[in-house]
Amino acid sequence: MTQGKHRLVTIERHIFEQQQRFPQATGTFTKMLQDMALAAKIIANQTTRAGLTNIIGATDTENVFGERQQKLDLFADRTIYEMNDHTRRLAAMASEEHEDIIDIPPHYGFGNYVLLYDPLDGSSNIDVNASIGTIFSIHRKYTRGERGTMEDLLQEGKRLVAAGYVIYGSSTMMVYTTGQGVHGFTLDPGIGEFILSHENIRVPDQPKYYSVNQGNEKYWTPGVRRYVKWLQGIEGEGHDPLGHRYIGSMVGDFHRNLLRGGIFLYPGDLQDKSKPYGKIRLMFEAQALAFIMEQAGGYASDGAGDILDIRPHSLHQRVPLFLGNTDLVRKAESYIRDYDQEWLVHYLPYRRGEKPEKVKQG
Ligand code: FDP
Repeated sequence: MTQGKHRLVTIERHIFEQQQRFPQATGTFTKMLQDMALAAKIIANQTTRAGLTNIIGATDTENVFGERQQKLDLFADRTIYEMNDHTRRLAAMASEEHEDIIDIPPHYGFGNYVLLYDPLDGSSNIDVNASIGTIFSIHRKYTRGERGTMEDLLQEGKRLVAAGYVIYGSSTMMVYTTGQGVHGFTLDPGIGEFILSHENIRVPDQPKYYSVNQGNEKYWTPGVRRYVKWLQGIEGEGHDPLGHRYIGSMVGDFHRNLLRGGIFLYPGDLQDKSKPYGKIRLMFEAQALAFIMEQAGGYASDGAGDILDIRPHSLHQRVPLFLGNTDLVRKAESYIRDYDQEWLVHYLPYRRGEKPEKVKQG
């Protein structure tokens, strides 16, 4: 990782220079990531003013899972949509806040990509001024016809062409990959530009932290419980305990662990045997962060295998998630293989799409 370069590289310039390596590139892709950077600046601007402008607080509406939506969620959702609906670069979109595919208005015309996004992840942190984030990913449209379809959205993670996140923290950063390493940019609020600050991020070999909601321990499966004891240096031998850090805002937890080394986990459990899959959304959170982590030299698993290999069956599909240094994630898989056969019996049919989740209507 190179920090503090003398050359001032804006995100636009960086994306443009990366695309120059592909003689066949049309520039569409460059512009699409620029659209996301602009949306990020607008959301960052509102996020930092949230306490002042009375924009915080819950609205009366609920999202598709019956969760009350925060106003800033709606603002972020709308902003990303409006930055992308008219550009002729996209054929469809999907947002964590919408149950269904979001169509592009036909009069604007269609493009060759589809965009999936979680406009404001970790939204329970808005009112307490902790880090929140935006997550996005881009697939190439592959079906016939102009309009994007659900099939275009529900592609495996290994077919992603780009993914990124924005963290609204002590500073705003945008981190992205197009499959050529992971690059981070810090927003200079004085000039309104994202400036290259973290080039070619690699997850450090020596992990420092594990991040999990420890309050859920009573629901964990035996394998997960033993694994966390292993992370704490209690189970197994020959390694120091990792520190525990958990914001409860996945972008924040992910970002810290990417830069410092470690693992984020949100496991599945058998509290309700018909829902063995945990909380994290495959299409709006896990795929994008798995792609970024793997590009940074780490690995992402649902405990049974690579997140990027999962064939999605529904837009709001949930997935257990173990995300971080490769050896830590592999260790989690081995604990689950050894101690969580009962959980696997319930989870694997869901992973294969044999028991699709019934989405609760808002
Ligand atoms: P949130 O519900 O606040 O949007 O998946 C969403 C998420 O946050 C993640 O960002 C976060 O890591 C996790 O849920 C926190 O869940 P718990 O409160 O159950 O720990």
